Amino acid sequence: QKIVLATGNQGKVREMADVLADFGFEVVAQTDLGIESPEETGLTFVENALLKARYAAKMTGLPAIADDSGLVVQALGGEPGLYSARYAGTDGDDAANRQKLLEKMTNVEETQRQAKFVSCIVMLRHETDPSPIIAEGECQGVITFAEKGDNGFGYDSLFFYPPKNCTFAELETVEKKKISHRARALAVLKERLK
Ligand code: ITT
Repeated sequence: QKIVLATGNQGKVREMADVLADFGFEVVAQTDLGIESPEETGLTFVENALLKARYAAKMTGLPAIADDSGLVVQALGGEPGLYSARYAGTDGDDAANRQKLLEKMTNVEETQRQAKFVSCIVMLRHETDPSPIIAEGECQGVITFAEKGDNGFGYDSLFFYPPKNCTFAELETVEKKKISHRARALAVLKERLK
């Protein structure tokens, strides 16, 4: 069964494509089909994931799967949250977003730096599928005072994960793929697909 992976983020493609292939899907990345991402106007992760999956399904006529995710920082009242990808503005990139987060957290002490990553994955069988599959996963960690590690993407180098005693960016992709918020959401999706 062919399915479009509705993301423009190569980090997500790395972390999702072969897992979905293991589920038995023939995965085609949206970017390889020249499809752009729609504007993310939703007010929740679920809504934005739905928007992305629906747009890709509409453009291809294929089933589609999307991930909307973000970093929720307690001390910042849940920021950057839904706006994780554009925290430093619409022309900001991952590096600018990380810089902004570090600046906002400058005066937050060690014990107050808890955060979680959230991943919401939505799968649609077709554009107007009235009952999408929705799967969510979370991962708890702590925001560091400086970047550490070169792997991963986004906020990984600022996200210390106590069970592994290192940041997500210090984990090899294969390791991150076993334990991350996205891994957990994919595991839930797998259950729902049964
Ligand atoms: P698509 O919408 O095209 O999938 P995106 O990067 O815009 O790509 P989101 O709208 O879901 O994705 O934004 C999520 C942001 O949250 C992403 O840009 C990262 O900065 C951050 N993020 C999500 N998952 C992450 C992870 O596993 N590690 C590090 N940062 C992550």
